[in-house]
Amino acid sequence: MRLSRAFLPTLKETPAEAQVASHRLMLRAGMIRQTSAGIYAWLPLGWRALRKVEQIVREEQDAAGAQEILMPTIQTADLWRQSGRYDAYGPEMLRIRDRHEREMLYGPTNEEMVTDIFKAYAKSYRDLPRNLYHIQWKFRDEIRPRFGVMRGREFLMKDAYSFDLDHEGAQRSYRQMFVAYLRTFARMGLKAIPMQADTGPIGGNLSHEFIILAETGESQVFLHRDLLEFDVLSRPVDYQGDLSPIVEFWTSRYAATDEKHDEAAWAEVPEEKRVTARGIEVGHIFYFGTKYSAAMGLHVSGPDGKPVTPEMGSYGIGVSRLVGAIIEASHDEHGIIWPDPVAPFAAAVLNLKPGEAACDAAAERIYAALAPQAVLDDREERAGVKFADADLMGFPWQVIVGPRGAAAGRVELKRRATGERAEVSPEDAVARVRSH
Ligand code: P5A
Repeated sequence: MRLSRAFLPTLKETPAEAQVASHRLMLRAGMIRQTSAGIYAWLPLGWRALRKVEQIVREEQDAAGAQEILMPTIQTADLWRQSGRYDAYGPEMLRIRDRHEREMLYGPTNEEMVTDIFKAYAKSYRDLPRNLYHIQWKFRDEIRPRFGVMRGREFLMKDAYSFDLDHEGAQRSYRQMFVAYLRTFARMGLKAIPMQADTGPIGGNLSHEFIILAETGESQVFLHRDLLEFDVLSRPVDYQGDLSPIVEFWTSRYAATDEKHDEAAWAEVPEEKRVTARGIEVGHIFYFGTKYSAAMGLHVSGPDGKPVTPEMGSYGIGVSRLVGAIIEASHDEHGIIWPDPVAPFAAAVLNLKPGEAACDAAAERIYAALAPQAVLDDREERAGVKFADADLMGFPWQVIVGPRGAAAGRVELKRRATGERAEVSPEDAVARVRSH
């Protein structure tokens, strides 16, 4: 992407309506545009970041054995009457009528719909276990949408739904998602801590929220320091094997949001191991047994021929919220600092003197070698503007091409996260960016 032609409306001033860093930076870096309260258009840079996040979520769901589908955003009220949630869900649900006066809604979640779809095909125990997920827009008419995409009304969620023959199978499915979530967030450079949680309108009696620590988080959290030090990615996971030791490690050490905080249990955590912080919920998993399958008449024939009602769970990740949460966890006073795996581009190539032959030649060559993972700042702007915008947009590397260096076959390579700079040849710059 050439910045001279890009649709990248960066802002110099801090937008007054934005209360938290990620919202300010997403607006200033031209990633999103609010179209109405809690509803955002994703502009090229934001859209690329969103897709990076989405792809990591997808890869880890697939690795854990879940299968991707795509369900509609619009659902019928009838479906929700079967589970009893149509009236219970309240004003957060956006209710719509079609031209035939049929009651419809914009889905806030898909337990009913997926159960109905699965019911049409699942006949016997051999059709279990299954885990189906999709990555689809949701609508919740939040009373107070705020913090940009972190609490929107329209937002992108990954939601998975597991169907199992019995309680033991359902616990296995729950553990598979538990571990997949640990990996998913770790791959994005985040430390997400599973914490016991309330189940709210989804229901059930077992649930964990995955919370990342950030000063502007909406909930107060309390946790054992060991949980911050565990390296989730150091070992590959065998999803068919026994995952209980991993889950056991995480659930045997204290971690709770203020809703579930227990002073007595907290007092038993050694003082030097106690961490209190603010947190952002990026994922939430639920086990709710036969709540939806029973209500919606999903039954299969068991190994002995008798009917069985499958046990279910559902597993959500706030994909659009994650873009904000990652920025909340990784920025400085100059702008965003993208972790490599989710950076919309790996590098910005800054041509400090467009029109100057040596600069143009070097910058174009580096850009061509790194495309499509780089942007080229070929705008007729002062160097200071280019430096500031590159820091603001936060790509992991900056390759700075100035007239003096270009004449001598040298460029400057800057690492955004550390500020480290090195003078290198254009080839070395390309090689170092690529090796990340
Ligand atoms: C689990 C999957 C569910 O809806 N049903 C299907 C279950 N869970 S949840 O906790 O209500 O939502 C899952 C995740 O979605 C994100 N999220 C939001 N993101 C942005 N704006 C919102 N208004 C919003 N509401 C929920 C959160 O990350 C949450 O963990």
